[in-house]
Amino acid sequence: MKSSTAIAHPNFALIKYWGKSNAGGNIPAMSSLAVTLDNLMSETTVSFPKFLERDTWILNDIEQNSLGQIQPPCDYLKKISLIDRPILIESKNNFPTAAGLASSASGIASLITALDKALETNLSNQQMVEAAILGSGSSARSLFSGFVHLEVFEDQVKCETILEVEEWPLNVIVCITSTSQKEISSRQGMEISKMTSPIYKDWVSNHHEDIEIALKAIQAKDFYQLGKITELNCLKMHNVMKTSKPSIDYWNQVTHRCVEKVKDMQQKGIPVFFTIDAGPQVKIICEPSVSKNVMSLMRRIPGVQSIIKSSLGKGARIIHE
Ligand code: 2P0
Repeated sequence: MKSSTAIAHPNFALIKYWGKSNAGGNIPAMSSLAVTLDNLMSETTVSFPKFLERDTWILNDIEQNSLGQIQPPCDYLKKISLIDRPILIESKNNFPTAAGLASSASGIASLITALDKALETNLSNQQMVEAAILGSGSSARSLFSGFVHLEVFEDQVKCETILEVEEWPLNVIVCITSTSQKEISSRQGMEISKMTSPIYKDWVSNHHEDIEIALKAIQAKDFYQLGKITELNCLKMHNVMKTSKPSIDYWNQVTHRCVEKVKDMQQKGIPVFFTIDAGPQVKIICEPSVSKNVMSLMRRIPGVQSIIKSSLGKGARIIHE
């Protein structure tokens, strides 16, 4: 038992997860495909100070009232380690938290990686995936580098890198249109959609086709096909959200403007496509050769607050022990 620090990066899904299985344990109802970034980052240190009376979580320098969604993965690791000392968890994100930038994915992936080292549990990849999912369905993807497939089959989950960064080094340009925290968390939104959207069942049953098309496009490094299926899948997910009751709409006016600009660039032959998650930020995937041009065009859109450029990156890892 020792202090340990890990980092992890957010991942953005090209083929999305929106809805949970009935199996419990926070298992997603569908597979997903994502890219892990390298520029945005969560860093988590776990330690065991003598004075600590209970597990304590400090996020971006603010002590949280409880461990909330990180409690189940912590319990999973503590149980295996047979150690029951209170843990101090200090996490920081170098980007806006709970604003549709996957901070919970990178936060939880870094937490589990740090805990595994500190508690000397030596978890297998599969156990790391299971622990991560208990905290957040998308966080298992941040354990891995490059293009990542989180496969759900009969409520069994498997997660792995399917293509390394060097094999297809794309860029992601993130357009920040608001840094406010979202009013409806992904977890609440998914539950509302599952219970009320008339197209939710179709979304789940047809999802596999999107995964298959995207897997083929990634293997062939076919930018055009990957872009087409990514945008379609993203719009399908936002339709599920919008047709929920109450209707869930994470987009703002600037989000719409950014999407129009991406369409305009595509018409001009610029290799770009977009995706949008549970928040108003627009993520543009592009070939590195055009990223400078894309950034300068997006910067000029009224209401775009800032732009972050990232390459694809590595999975979660220890930086101090
Ligand atoms: C995704 N999202 O695949 C989808 C697209 C947001 C939109 O996974 O309830 O924070 O903690 O498992 O993982 C965000 O949901 O939700 C998410 P929980 P999570 O990236």
